[in-house]
Amino acid sequence: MADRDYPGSIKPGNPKIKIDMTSLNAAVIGLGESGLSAARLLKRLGAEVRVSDNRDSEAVKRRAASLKDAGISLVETGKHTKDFIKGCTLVVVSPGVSAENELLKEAKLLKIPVISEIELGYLNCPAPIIAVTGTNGKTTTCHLINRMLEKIVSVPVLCGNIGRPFCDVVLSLKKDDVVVLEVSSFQLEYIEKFSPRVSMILNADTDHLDRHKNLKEYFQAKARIFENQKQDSFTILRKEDVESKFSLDEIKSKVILVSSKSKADVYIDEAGFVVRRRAKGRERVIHSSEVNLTAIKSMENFLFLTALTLAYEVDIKALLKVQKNFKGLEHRIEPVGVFNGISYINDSKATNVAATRQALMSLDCPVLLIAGGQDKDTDFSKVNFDFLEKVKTVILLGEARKKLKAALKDIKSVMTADSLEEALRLSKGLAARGDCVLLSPMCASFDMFEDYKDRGRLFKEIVKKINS
Ligand code: UMA
Repeated sequence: MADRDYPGSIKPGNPKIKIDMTSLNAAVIGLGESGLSAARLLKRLGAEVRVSDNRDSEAVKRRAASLKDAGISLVETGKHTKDFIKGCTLVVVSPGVSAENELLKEAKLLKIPVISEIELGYLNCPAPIIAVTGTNGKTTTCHLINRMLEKIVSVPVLCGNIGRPFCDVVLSLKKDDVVVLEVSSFQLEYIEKFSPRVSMILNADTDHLDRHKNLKEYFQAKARIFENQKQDSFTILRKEDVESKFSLDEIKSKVILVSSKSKADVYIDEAGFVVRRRAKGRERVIHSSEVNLTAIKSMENFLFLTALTLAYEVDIKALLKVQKNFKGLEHRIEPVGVFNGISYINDSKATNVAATRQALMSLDCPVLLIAGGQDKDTDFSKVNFDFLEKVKTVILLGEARKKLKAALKDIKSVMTADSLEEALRLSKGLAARGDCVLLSPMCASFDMFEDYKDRGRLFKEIVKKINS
């Protein structure tokens, strides 16, 4: 791989896309966080807006009421009626809505264009975007990028799958701002022009097979992050993924490859130093033993951040300072406390096998693992559970517990529980001093909780309650 010359910085602004939103008659499907945000933005841009959500929960009712206050009264809840999108010129779909949804099928039939909430955001975004996707590590990486940019850009804006819809922020952006956008494969399914200035695919592992037909389709959805990028943009990828999952032939932007295993544009050399290749030569950045892995969780995440310093010409000192001071994120291998010599760790954000594998790799004590939740059609029978070596007992919860129990038939001690509290009380009874009780579910949370944050918060509350 030849040393490349990097232009050094990201130009401000985003190519102008002229779409007159005032002439649109738009339907938004799904009234969660992103549906609400998309509907409000469309209304503010002068479009006619209607919204449909097939649930009638308190949250949906609350959002419907707030839309009414914003002047959108055509809101259907508790069902999707086929005729709802009749006469519409655009459909904006929430990420949680699958292609099987009846309104999406109807839109296809009626040839109404369908876009995702991030596409709508993009069409109205004056600032360049750094978009981060991947099966795991997105949120942590986005937070670190944001902190790193805070040192050089006055107000980087952190949004997207991270929990703040992109459409919430676009109208207040200026061309000199930078958007740090966490992007999921769901959000990429319905893009058309979306073209970030820097895209990153941190990793691509098994996840979301309840939605994507197979892994190939899931990787294809992730690959859409770079499909519209041009020569003035950058794509950062794992070298190993380029060989196995993504084709360089499909990428028109400049590519920066990272690897923890072999030489790349950013890699770890024989002496253990993180190295970045620049036009003027190789440069050792930091010794890998000094990377704050307790908070950053994965060396590869750090390599991606180093790669961004090439694309964005960030002073490497900014990255080194930020990584050193980073304390980690809530719900991601988060220490809750040590009670009677037993440590409790909240990893509620681990909603797939790879994330739980990473959590267990980072621990060096016997573990009581609380796992299970809503099944995402993961084929657990094909998973190599060798990473459960240090697990003394697995306690399974939720919808997926039967399926997981069958897949864990070779593990000596597997139990089930009906609630998180029961699982925690069982773990406490079985744990010895020096052990760790880890909540790392490998599954989504929606069968028993509002979301993974709700699950994590409850875990922390119960840990404190049963140990008080
Ligand atoms: N709905 C319908 N019809 C359907 C399916 C759903 O009307 O056929 C309705 C539901 O009743 C519900 C609404 O759609 O009221 C839910 O919408 P949604 O699932 O798209 O969720 P939002 O609240 O809009 O949140 C989404 C992301 N959620 C998902 O992708 C599932 C949030 O990511 C994101 O923070 C938010 O947009 C803002 O961008 C969460 C997530 O779990 C954290 N993401 C997944 C992950 O990280 O693994 C992808």
